[in-house]
Amino acid sequence: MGNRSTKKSVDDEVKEALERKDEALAAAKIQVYLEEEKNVPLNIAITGETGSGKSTFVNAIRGVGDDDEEAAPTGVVETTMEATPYLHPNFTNVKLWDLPGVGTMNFTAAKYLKEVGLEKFDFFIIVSADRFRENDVKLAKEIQKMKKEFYFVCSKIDVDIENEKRKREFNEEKTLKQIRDNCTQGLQDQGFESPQVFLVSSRELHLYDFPLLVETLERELPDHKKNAFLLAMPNTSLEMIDRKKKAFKSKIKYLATLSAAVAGVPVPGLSVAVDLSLLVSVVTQYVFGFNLDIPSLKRLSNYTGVPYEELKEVIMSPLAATIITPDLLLRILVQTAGMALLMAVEEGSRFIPILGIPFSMVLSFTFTYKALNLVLDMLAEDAKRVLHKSCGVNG
Ligand SMILES: Nc1nc2c(ncn2[C@@H]2O[C@H](COP(=O)(O)OP(=O)(O)O)[C@@H](O)[C@H]2O)c(=O)[nH]1
Ligand SMILES: [Mg+2]
Repeated sequence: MGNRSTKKSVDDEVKEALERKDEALAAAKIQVYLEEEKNVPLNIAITGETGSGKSTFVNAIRGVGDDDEEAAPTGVVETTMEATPYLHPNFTNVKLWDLPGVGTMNFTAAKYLKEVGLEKFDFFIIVSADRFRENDVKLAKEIQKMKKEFYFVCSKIDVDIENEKRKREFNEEKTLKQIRDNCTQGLQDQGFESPQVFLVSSRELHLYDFPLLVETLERELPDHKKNAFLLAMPNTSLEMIDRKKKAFKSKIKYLATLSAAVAGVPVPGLSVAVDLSLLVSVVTQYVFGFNLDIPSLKRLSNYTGVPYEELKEVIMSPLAATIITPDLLLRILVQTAGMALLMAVEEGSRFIPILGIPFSMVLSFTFTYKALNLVLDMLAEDAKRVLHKSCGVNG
């Protein structure tokens, strides 16, 4: 990945190509950039003792039910030292690796990391159900030595909360603080001064610290990995949906420029066809990222127990919970963005003398720009309604 184009150089390259009236080159540059962005590999390692809840966490993040065919088996004794990769259902560039517990292997932490192939992982999540132990700490220190990042997750918080609720003086905040202190203690005993631990329930990812974990990882990942990571995470807060929307939005100018460049290539009929298949794949990515495709919604229904039909009921966009074909997309775009198209014509005609590029290009740019923004807004709103319906998260 050494020669990966940086964002800045893409902008410059495209601008240069357009100034030289080489629309085909501009289009090619943008296509390469968008392809690269779509295929950024992300490898997340989930490790911790047997029974700590690793496999369940892997499944929850992928939105896969524990008894789904493609699920990581849970509640089983670990017998191999294989790290097993589980692909994200909608973004197969993102892999979650279910690692065996270091304790089961009778290895040193260093040997363990060598065995599972430390190098390929972008970061490690070390899971514990109560208190981190010597093995977890040894592992963390070894990971640190190898200049990789790790995060501590205290799992099964719902179990602790349920148990505490039976007591007369239940106070959730106090209970969470106790769990946090207890979880942290083992790490402090082993010399981690102020470790950050995230309290998570794989049964209800939207509660406790999971949204904060996502936000933290997103912040700490290298720039070119941030979006790949974010889009593959399940929607667990309204802010997260807004951040996904922002991530998609940042690409729209490239897509609009691409459609303009294609429109500038004087092959009659080509522009519409290229545009449309491009738009179908882009909008499909939006639907995947917001978990609004039929399989994702079914998985969500399975995970939350809210019937699929009820989730579908709150969806307003005709592009969600369906299969997006070029015909459908064209129909919806004309319907929803028809007004935008008229505006595009009008605004476009104002730009022509300034830019000195063909009208067809301006029109294409403006239309794609507006249409994608409209569709994105609609889908983000649907995602928020589905989040509210499925787990009561409100604005
Ligand atoms: N209630 C609850 N149970 C969990 C949670 N995470 C895991 N479990 C249960 O804990 C047991 C061990 O989980 P598993 O994922 O197989 O642990 P692993 O050995 O680390 O992969 C299983 O019976 C899970 O159903 C959680 O967040 N909440
Ligand atoms: Mg397991």
